[in-house]
Amino acid sequence: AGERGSWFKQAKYAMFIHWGLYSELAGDWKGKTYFGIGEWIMNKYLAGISVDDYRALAKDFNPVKFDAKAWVSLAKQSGMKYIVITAKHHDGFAMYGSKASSYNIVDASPFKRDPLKELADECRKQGLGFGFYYSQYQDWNEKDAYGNAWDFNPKDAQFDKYFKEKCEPQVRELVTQYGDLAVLWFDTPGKMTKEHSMALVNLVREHQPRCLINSRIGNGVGDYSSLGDMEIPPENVGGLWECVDTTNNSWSYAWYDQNWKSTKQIAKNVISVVARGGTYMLNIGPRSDGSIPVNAQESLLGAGKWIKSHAAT
Ligand code: JFZ
Repeated sequence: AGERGSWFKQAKYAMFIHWGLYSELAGDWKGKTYFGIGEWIMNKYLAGISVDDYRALAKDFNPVKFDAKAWVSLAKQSGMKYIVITAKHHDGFAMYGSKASSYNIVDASPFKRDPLKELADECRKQGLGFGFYYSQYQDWNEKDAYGNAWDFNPKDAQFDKYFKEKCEPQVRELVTQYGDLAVLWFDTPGKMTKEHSMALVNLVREHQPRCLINSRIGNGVGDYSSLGDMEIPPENVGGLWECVDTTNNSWSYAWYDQNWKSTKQIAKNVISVVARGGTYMLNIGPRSDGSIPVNAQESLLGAGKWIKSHAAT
């Protein structure tokens, strides 16, 4: 990634945000709590929710407390240099206005606004970088993608059809409609072919020559490595790399997950990762009403205060 990666080496600390229909369930389905990671609740490994039942959640997704300015200020005051947010997680719901699929927040929810556009604009205003998480291989809402074997038969999946009709068009929307992007963060490549990985890489390069792509694009064609979740390596792993971690345990908001990292723990993690030459991308899981749990805010701000008084940046 050479020159294109120089900003990444400087940035060092970023905010990751998992936010989607799963945030509305917060770990509960039909009166039962499914402990684990909130954003996986639809999956058979947790509640195993049917596509029809899950799709209906969009009708109640209305983040009236969403405030792009407050979210970006939180990242900025915490010492973070860019934000990466879930444009589409494995559940398949687009958290932005997508023409490629009506299963998106603008067309399918009462909110009707595009919160990711608001965040992109606000990041630019406050001088932070901005990027998207996009689940390219798993899409539990689509019979032609992978991941949902409780509603669909994986043997019938025509991955290329899903890829051409939803994945590629959506990534095109993301790289053409939100201004300059810092990062396109792909995830769980599964059995994606090198051709598919490269098609996405080329699409990103064509429109966003300076945007970096993480290793979870698959087939070794990314610009930097995203280490296994919450894994801080004992030494510099070389090249461009990051550690992804959460402020508690789940990535998306889960009511029962109160295992908040302290200010001290966060500061310690930032120091450990940055001292080894990496970037620390720390996640928050906002509620479906758009509010951010106070515990997360406080520890981030506490660590930010420490970072700002000790770092040269
Ligand atoms: C993935 C997602 O499935 C999860 O929901 C979340 O978005 C997380 C950030 O990424 O989960 C993974 C993917 C890869 C590893 C661990 C968790 N890994 O390589 O260790």
